[in-house]
Amino acid sequence: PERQYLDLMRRIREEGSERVDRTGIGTRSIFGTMLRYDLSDGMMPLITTKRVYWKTATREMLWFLTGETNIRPLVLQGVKIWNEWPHANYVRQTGDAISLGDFVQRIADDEDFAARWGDLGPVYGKQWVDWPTYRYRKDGLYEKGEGINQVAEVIASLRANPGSRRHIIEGWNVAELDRMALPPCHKTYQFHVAGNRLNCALYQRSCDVALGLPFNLWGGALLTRMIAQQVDLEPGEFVWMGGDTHLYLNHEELIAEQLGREPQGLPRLEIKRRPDSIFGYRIEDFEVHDYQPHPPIKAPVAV
Ligand code: THF
Repeated sequence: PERQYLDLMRRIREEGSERVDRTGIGTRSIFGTMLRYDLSDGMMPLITTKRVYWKTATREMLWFLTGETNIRPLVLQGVKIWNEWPHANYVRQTGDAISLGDFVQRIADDEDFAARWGDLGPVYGKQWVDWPTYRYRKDGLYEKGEGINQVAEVIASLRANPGSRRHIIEGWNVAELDRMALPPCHKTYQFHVAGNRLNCALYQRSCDVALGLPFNLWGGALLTRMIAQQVDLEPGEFVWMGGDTHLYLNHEELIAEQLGREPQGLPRLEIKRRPDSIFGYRIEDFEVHDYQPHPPIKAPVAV
């Protein structure tokens, strides 16, 4: 299964067209891609040709499910993957040339500072569990309605109407994009029941294949497994679809090293407990077996 990922990397490297992107770093990119993973028997799309910090990716997914959009809870767990964006925003807005490390320390130590500068805006978590609604009044004005918990609604619809073609969790709230630190990359999740199996398709509009995709594959498959457990279905297939699928030009060393490595076995995920709700999972509930990856490969993230 990992061949698909490595082949995608190879293909982008050989056939991708060079593009100047938002970050100014430059990418090689192809448009319109697909990967498919069988999730039966605990199998997960966990990359073995470098160590992937699946616990970090799991903490990120659990953080999405809390509806939280501030990086502070992640920082307090030692999760660093969202730090660059609030830091860049702070430096840009205040002109204070504080280092990333000092900024993150301040987020951890100072709750008020974190509330002011640690928030990413209405990103994934907010849209997933509290999508804003508006109620129109007789006078033609409108007021805030109750937020929609898309995750809870999908669980309810999977139970009540498994054959539906509308089991969707959407992150792309057009009206709020301008307040997000970063518009959602993994923007649409669709679930599909086939017999006793739960399939999931994820559409990702923009994908950093070397750094982000291993996290995004893990996250999508994890969400599928958790939802399957909650609605008493077996995990089926995870289909990942990419729009602009790219390799950053400054990741070449990582890519060359990784493409020279052989995949190592089939890692499996065990969920050790069945919480009463999709919102009740904890990091201790997850254990990975048969994961003997190659060493990690460091690479800079484009902000
Ligand atoms: N922006 C860019 N340019 N790439 C991305 O992958 C990305 N994301 C999220 C939002 N914007 C993005 C952030 N997710 C890492 C992993 C996931 C990220 C951001 C960074 C990362 O640095 N991983 C390293 C180290 C992990 C660690 O130290 O814990 C790695 O080796 O995997 C994709 O959704």
